[in-house]
Amino acid sequence: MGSENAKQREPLVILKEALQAGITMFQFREKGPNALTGHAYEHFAHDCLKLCQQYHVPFIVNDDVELALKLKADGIHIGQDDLHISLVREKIGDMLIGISVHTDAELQIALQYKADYVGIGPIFATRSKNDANVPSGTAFLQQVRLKHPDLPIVAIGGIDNANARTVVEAGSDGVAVISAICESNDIHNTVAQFKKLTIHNNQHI
Ligand code: 3NM
Repeated sequence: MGSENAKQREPLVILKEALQAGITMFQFREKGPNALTGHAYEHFAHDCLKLCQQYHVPFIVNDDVELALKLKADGIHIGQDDLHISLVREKIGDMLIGISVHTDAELQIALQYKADYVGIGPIFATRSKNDANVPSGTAFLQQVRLKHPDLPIVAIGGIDNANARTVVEAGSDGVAVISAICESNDIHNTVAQFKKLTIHNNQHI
């Protein structure tokens, strides 16, 4: 999540409520036409990191390896268009790496460089990522789970309380969401419902 996702409320207030509600990981993803830059970007990231630390929740940076190193983040998440995972692994040592995968070939590279988790999506249509791929449904997720019973998998894209059961039943350990939490009128309840579904699956994350 980033400042652009918080449309009506302060992003740090949303993050704090989500942490209090029991989210188990946070990804800092400052994207979009009005995304913060420069000092404001770093300052906001640092504030998010401090909040996550208060709740002992891992803070993951999307894409920006330099920021992850500077802030001593817990991990970095990369997509297929970002720096190659082999180079990211070299730069960040044993920090967590998550990588988005959409095909078996991408998955094999993720495994080769010991990604700590893979992100699979968009499962459903999303309004939160302008350049998102066509929604994939759960077929690829199911395939990956069958072949790799112990690989931590996080599903993303259009997931809400109503459809999360489908992705958990397809084998996802966790769900990554933006709008379901940022646009919720009751973050505690939204997070509680996600946790009820994922609690048995997410032994790895
Ligand atoms: N990555 P929402 S979908 C950031 O498919 C992101 O890789 C995706 O937001 C991917 O929960 C997505 O509002 C947006 O749909 C997720």
